[in-house]
Amino acid sequence: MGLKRKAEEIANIIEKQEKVIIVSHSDADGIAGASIAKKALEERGIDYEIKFVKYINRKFLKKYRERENFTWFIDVGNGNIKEIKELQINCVISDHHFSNEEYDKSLNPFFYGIDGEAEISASGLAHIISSCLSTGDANIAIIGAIGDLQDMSGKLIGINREILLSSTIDIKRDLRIYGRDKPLYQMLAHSSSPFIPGLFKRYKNTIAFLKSLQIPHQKKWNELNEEEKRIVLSSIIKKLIEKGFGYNYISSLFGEVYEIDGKDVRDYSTLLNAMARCGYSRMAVDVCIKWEYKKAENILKEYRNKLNKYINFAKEKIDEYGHVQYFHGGNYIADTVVGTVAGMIVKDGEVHSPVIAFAENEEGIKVSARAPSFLIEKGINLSKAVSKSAKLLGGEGGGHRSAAGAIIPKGMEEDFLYIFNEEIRNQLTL
Ligand SMILES: [Mn+2]
Repeated sequence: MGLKRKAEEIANIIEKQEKVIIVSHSDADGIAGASIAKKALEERGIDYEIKFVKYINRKFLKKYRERENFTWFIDVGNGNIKEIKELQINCVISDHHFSNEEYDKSLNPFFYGIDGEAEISASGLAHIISSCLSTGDANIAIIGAIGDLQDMSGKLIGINREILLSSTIDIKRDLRIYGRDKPLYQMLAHSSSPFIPGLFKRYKNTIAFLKSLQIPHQKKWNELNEEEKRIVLSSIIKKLIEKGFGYNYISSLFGEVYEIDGKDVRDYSTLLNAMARCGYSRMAVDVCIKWEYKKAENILKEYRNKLNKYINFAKEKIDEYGHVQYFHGGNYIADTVVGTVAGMIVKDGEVHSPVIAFAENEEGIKVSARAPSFLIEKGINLSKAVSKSAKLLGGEGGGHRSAAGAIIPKGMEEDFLYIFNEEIRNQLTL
């Protein structure tokens, strides 16, 4: 059976429900997916509720089962199939994260030979299911896919491409940096993916850089002629090569870009991600459906201001602990962005050790760890170090080699630093 047949089967299950609880991930992909699902349910006259989560676990599912509602999991669920089966949760799942756990009411792309990391996002899966219920929404699905960085290869491929071609989105070849319609110095200084060494958050440097190229800094990328574009691009590439960035990173600068009404699709998904990080996921659903991105821009502005304040706060507070640098955000830095703040500090390039960031939340202390890429190449694995340290303190943690997080009990920060530092020292000497 193909993916589309499975989608029909799942749509048939949804269609029979009186009420559906949409449980979705609070990021651009999850918001886009929930928006598409909401549209479909509204069109079919099915009652619904939307709940956004950062993740789900056994505790969440247990509490959930008591309500005996039918649930549509979007962008979450694949990591919890064992528990979902065991607790007999009444649900369907459309999640693109890898799982080889079988579940008959799940639209898992990997079971159809489709790579969920590059060929389809959760919003794409929600679109395919919703297309069986009503019309779906290809534009929103692509905003979600771009928000999930599914175009890392330089363009959208696989089912994403099919959805793209069925949307009203324009396809162009251009620089893949956010803000091509903003003054150049802002575009360059704000760019965080890719981040440009020496220019990131350094407006004076960026203006001087453009002056040295004899390009007016107020000019927008979209207003440059081909020669000017070539000059700026080759100078950025030179900077990246000097700092040791690889071919893949550099070639990600240029490629296909997608526009809706002359605006980069990435602008829309960045807005959704920013709203999620500020805790405005529900509002973001309306932004998606009613196309109120102007309103959302103010929220992004608020988010950027907040982030800058947090980064300055963290830079003032940052301290050394053996092989590690750390800062405590207390209850000033929201636990939802403390990881981003730590990441920004690492990306700034002044820090040459792993950064640990603490922030308070309802469950205890949120720990975020980030490390510069040269340390990852040296064999540092933050996921291992963080989860081991957290476990010893009765907490829980995990993540990736270069970015990990945990929750530990309040008051255990120093103990965490001690254990984590030992762990990093071991990793460095192995
Ligand atoms: Mn996703």
